[in-house]
Amino acid sequence: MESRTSLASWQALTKHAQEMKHTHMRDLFDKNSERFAQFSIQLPPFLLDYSKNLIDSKTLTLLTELAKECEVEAWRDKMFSGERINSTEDRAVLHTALRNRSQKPIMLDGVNVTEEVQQSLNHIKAFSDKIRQGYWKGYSGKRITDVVNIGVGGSNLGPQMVTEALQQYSDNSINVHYVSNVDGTQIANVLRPLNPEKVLFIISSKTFTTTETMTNARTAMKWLVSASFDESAIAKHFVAVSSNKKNAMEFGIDKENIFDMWDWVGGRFSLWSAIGLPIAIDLGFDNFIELLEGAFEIDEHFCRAPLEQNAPVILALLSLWNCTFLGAQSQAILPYDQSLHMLSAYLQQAEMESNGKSVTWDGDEITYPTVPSIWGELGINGQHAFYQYLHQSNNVVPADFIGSVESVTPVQGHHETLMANFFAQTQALMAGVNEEQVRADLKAKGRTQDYIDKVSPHKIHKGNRPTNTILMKRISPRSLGSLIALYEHKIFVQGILLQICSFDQWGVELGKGLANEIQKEIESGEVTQNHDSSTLGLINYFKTLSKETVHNAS
Ligand code: G6Q
Repeated sequence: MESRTSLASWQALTKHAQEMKHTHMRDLFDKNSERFAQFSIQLPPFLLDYSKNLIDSKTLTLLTELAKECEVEAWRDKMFSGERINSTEDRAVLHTALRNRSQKPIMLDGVNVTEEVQQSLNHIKAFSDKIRQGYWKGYSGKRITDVVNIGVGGSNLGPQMVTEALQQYSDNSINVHYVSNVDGTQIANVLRPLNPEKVLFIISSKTFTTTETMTNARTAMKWLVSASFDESAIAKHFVAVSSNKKNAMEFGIDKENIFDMWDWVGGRFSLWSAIGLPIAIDLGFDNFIELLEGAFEIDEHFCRAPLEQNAPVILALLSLWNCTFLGAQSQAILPYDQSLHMLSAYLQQAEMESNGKSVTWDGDEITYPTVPSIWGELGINGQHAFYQYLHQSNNVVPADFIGSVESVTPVQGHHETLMANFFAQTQALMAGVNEEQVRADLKAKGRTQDYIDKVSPHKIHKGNRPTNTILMKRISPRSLGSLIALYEHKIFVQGILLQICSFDQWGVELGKGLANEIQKEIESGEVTQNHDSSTLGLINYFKTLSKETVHNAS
């Protein structure tokens, strides 16, 4: 397959980037009073302002041309229609079918996926209603008060991020908890205050083989049986979400209590499926549907809007521009909304696991920088921690600022302060402050010439740091669904532009396999593998010290 670097638009962008590197955004704003109108998109759930990027109209034309040359629209249509675009795993990529609110049939291997999804939604509704209304009873006849979701990665981050974000929409009839870490501290802390008679466990694992999840699930099962003295209690306290029904049943879960998952849903794109069961239980089924509706709204936009007005396409093109052409290596996600406190962790997995790769679909080495590392924190907390770096370090970190016009929890005076900071930061990152301004300011404050000469270099902010601003009306199930879908499609387009298979994750397998072997060595006390001297030294140190700890304790 032809390398992206040989495309005419790619070559023109490489040349154009050299010109733009000598341009300052401040001058672009001074020269063009229409910049905001020209480089922003208003959609019902949010406004996307991308004018504070180092772009002009030529950049946008060339980037759009690149999207056309890469056939982004044709690839998008392949994804939505169920073609097997996950080529390394030979799978379709149909998370959009999970929120296909039009009910349009989508055929895959002779099966109408839309119908299967509807059946699964019916199952989720019936079950979540039963739990929430108290009709589902535990082994001693008491209603369920607490749900513990056991899952990791894609089977954890999405539901947890969403339920945290939408707590204001919960009636708190059920407390939902999450266990993802195999570090026993987490499950012990979660279970300690709970009453086994009133707890329901959801074992969320697409494969039902993930060591961490299986270990936590076994611990939960022992905890329940040691309280109930009755193995039949398991059926009343354990349900599973999995595409591996056989393993789930062997584990002891009733067939009726296993929710469907399909191989055409990737873990990190699965919160719209029954993996979202904790969302439906915590917030109610209607709110779960609202989340799907919001995502569907962006699916429609992605499928219909022209490339130059297509929000996910624009975000992907800008990421490519900033990273591949201008050399940025990381990107910050900075929500100015307490509800979104897990968003950067969620997007970190979504983008880095999808596109953090270095070979093309055909297995050829990629010769240009691909996606940045994604990191972030709530904006205000970040301001008092790492924004120094964003403003003045010699690495440029493009950032997405995400805020809301209305707070979900209005407290007098707070939202204005929060949003004043939100607007101030992108202005400061873009415009900066030059030496002349710094000196004039210090002089106006009556500082001595010596002081001005000494301090001025430290107070200069070069600015010219790219940001996108996503201004939501309010965080709601619907608008959150839209926001997540926006990023999902951005990631998809990035993959197409970079010729990366976004839907596999081979990079996590090597470490997993080695861990299984090392666990056997730790448990048997016999080191059988060839390890480098560092790994061998560390394992031996661990074994010696843990033996001593056991010995001392006994
Ligand atoms: C996501 C990844 C990964 C996966 C977890 C859990 O896209 O595939 O994060 O979700 O490893 O896998 P299981 O759901 O199979 O336990």
